[in-house]
Amino acid sequence: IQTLSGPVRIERLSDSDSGIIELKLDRPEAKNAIGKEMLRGLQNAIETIGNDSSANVVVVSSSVPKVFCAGADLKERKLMSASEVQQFVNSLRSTFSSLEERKLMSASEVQQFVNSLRSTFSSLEALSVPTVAVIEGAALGGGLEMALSCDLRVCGEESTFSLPETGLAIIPGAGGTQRLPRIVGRSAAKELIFTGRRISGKEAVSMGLVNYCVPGGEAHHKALEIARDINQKGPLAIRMAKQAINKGLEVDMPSALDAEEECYEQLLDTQDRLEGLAAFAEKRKPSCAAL
Ligand code: CO8
Repeated sequence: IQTLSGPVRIERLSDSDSGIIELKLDRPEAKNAIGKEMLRGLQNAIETIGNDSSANVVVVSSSVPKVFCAGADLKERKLMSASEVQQFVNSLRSTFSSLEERKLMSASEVQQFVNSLRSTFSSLEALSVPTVAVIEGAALGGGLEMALSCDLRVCGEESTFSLPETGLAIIPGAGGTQRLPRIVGRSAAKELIFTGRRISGKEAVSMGLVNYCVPGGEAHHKALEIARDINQKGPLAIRMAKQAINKGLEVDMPSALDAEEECYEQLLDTQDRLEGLAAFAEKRKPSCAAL
């Protein structure tokens, strides 16, 4: 796999773990806040992983201590009214001979940025293989929305979670209002979104927001344990299971059962299935090479 650098890196583990891909957020100076460069990095990483047929599971984590992701870059996307922009540009004109320092986004650029953020998280969610988010520290705003786009979440005890957008007079618009209630239920999601309250890892696990809450510093280890487990299973079966669950949750029950049947049928003629059955009959582990 191509190893991407910059604020988003991807790496493949080796030997028997070679189906596991690590996607790491690495923008320490801004606590992994998602600005334009970070967003491009995420898009490239997701596309690269999506094109890699030997990827079986993705672990999404942060290289920056005590933070998963501080959300959208609030400095880059600061919204100004038209007259404020005019005032700002005028003041820059008098201060600098060029306008290169004007890095802030206009309202329409913010709109574009949010649309890309939304579609990037949707492509993360749509990866055919399972994704596990590792949260050690803060997962806030867009950072939490990114974690919600993963299939599983594991956190350290000192982690904090919040969707603080209403405090900024916006809503969690990169999937938060839709994915959070589907994970924790509508009542808990409404309370968290209306108040922006920060919750701890322990509370997050009690409401089903994360799958596991482990002692601080051990979340990555736990996520790898889960990833290894998944990596040992029939890779096509895992993809079909994800597809069946995701498709089924979007439609009514009869259509959901049809979706499940379609996915099941795709597995009937595979070498993987025959090897799984043979291994059971011969009382041995299925051969990973065949799987
Ligand atoms: N954007 C830009 N810079 C940030 C951000 C951010 N979101 N968060 C932190 N930083 C910067 C700080 O400004 C600081 O920079 P500098 O050193 O230049 O002063 C640097 O990172 C370090 O930050 P702290 O000193 O605050 O570090 P701490 O370890 O004390 O705290 C926290 C880390 C807890 C992450 C804290 O920085 C924090 O609370 N940050 C704000 C988080 C926040 O409110 N995020 C929500 C953003 S809103 C959002 O994501 C909406 C997305 C959906 C869009 C849909 C719209 C329709």
